[in-house]
Amino acid sequence: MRLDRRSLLKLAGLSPLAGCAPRLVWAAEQVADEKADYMVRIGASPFELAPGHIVSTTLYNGQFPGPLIRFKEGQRTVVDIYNDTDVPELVHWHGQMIPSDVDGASEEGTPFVPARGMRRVSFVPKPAGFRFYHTHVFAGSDLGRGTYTGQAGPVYIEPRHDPGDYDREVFLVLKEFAPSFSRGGDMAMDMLAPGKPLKKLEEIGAKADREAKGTPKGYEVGYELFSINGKMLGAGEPIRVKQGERVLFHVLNASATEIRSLALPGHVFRVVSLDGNPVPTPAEVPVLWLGTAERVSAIVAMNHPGLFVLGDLSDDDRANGMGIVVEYSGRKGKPQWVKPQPFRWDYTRFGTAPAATVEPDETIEILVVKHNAAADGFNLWTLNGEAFSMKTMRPRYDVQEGRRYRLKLRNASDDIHPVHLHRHSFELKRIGGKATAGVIKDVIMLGGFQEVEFDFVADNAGRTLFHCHQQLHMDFGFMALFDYV
Ligand SMILES: [Cu+2]
Repeated sequence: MRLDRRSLLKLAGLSPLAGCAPRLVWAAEQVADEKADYMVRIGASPFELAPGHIVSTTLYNGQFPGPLIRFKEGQRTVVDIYNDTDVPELVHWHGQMIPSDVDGASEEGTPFVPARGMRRVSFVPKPAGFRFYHTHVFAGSDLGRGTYTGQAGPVYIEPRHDPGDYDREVFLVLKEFAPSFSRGGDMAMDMLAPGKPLKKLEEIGAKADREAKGTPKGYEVGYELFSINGKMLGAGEPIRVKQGERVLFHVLNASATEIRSLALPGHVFRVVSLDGNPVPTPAEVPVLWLGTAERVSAIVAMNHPGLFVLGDLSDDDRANGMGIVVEYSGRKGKPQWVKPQPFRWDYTRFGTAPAATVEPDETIEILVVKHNAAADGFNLWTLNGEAFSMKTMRPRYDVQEGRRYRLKLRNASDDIHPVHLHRHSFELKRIGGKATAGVIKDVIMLGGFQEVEFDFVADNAGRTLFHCHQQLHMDFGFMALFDYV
């Protein structure tokens, strides 16, 4: 579909959501004349992860990852989104502070990109840093929809000034393909520090289990094929480096459901940004851990010549593709993998000691409970007793512009939840019982039977979605709306 004058007028005349900041409205003639800065084309396509491993999925511009989009901070951009599939789609601009009608979540009021149609969006990209774009549709039991597909790509918003203590950048997108359902097989991963399970939360979880007595565990998703930048380990070009080079890796976990890890034998990662935001205390770590949708930017000093596998700690996942070869110039042979020492991921090591505390205006406490197989065989998730419903648009929490809110999340399940707040970033305050400051994120992993507290300022009016980024969890209840009143 081409944008004709009528649909343009319709677009321009969309009534703003209640409480929305003044939005960009432009004349139809202007739009028609204006050339889009970027084009995203959504389409079904076969995709080769390695010789003999071809999947059928949905991609952006026929490739995976979707093309790297480099925006300029504060400079208005126009993106034309074409949907060549038979189902409505949504492109979410993850990690950006943009209006609800372009953010890319129907729960916030963003219009769908119609099947076999197109939609033009325009916004002012911000803030600077490593963001990404991905589909935000409901998948439910359809493993051919939502983030199970290949609809994801990196976004880098160029800062006005880049101090850049590195020689070059490499973007890495971690992604599984060929999903299938299984029962049980929980990811009980012992990789988060600090914090121990809280007794009180274990009791609540145990009570929910008793109430679901006799029901087997709900479905989980597993994958057959694993990739970095769309290639299984060994199938793509290696990352070619020179001794003495400092490479800034921008790592994105574009998984629908999985937590990922990454290690490079003989090297350490100097973490400089989390979710695209510079950390107050850059620190060296041997292993990166990323929940679904998290990003880590880390500098690696290439000072250990050889051939190595930059890969996931899981032997199975690495054997099935989750890795990429790092090759020093002039080196030949078999890439080496060495299992790193056990390492716990601790967000607070990148933070600062909490100084004089800024007290929030209000604290919103949310208790997360899992109800085994309560939704047609899928686990149902409730927030303060309510599973999200598109009918009622609840749970919903009212916020007021300019106020500072503390979100206290209490996880009465054994799963790790990478929780995500749209259109805002938050400052980590306390995790696993440890206080911290200065770590700014938009996704954070909440450990099993643990608590996390973070603050956000209501400074971007418009409906705002909050959810677990694990597609199975968000589709089955783990979602809420913040509404500006
Ligand atoms: Cu979750």
